[in-house]
Amino acid sequence: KILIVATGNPGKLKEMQAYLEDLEIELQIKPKDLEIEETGKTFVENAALKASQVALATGEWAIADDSGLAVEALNGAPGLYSARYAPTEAECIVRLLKELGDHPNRNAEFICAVAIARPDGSIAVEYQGICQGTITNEPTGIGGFGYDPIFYVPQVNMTFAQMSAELKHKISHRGQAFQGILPQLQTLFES
Ligand code: ITT
Repeated sequence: KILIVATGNPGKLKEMQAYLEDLEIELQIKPKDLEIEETGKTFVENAALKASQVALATGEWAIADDSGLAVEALNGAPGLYSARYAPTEAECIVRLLKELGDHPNRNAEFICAVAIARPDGSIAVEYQGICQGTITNEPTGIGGFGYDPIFYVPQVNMTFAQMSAELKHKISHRGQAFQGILPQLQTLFES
């Protein structure tokens, strides 16, 4: 069986491939011109939408990730709109730091929903992972992608961008979500 990784985000793609690499599944990347409009009201809805549409369009199994950063003092923004908060990843960080200013409440959480769709577009597995942290005053660290340089995890005293890929994989929102779906994925693809 083939599994299409339904993302156009290179940072995400790299992480998704790392979680899936030990499985005996042939991974393929979503065709670039296949764009799916994210009209859902939740991360799970959007992940399911992307997985379903890509599965239907390709006639293969598909896996999608919908994720974002919710900042408490900004009433959950940028949330579902994390990718569209500004034109580039660097500008997204600048905007978020500006909106938050010197607000004392810097609590935030990263959320990741993962969905796997069958070739007929029906959803076989859905899972959501969350990682709690705080927003730093300035970008710190050079690893990862997106908002990683400003997302600090107190338990390990590092931003996502300061962590090794292995550590981020263990504790991140995406890590949690993939730890949830991997056993089910194994069962699905071995039967
Ligand atoms: P696809 O829909 O093609 O997968 P996208 O970037 O549009 O790509 P989303 O709509 O799920 O995906 O947006 C998620 C955004 O949240 C992403 O662009 C990043 O800015 C941010 N994000 C998600 N996970 C992240 C992580 O682990 N580290 C840093 N930023 C992350």
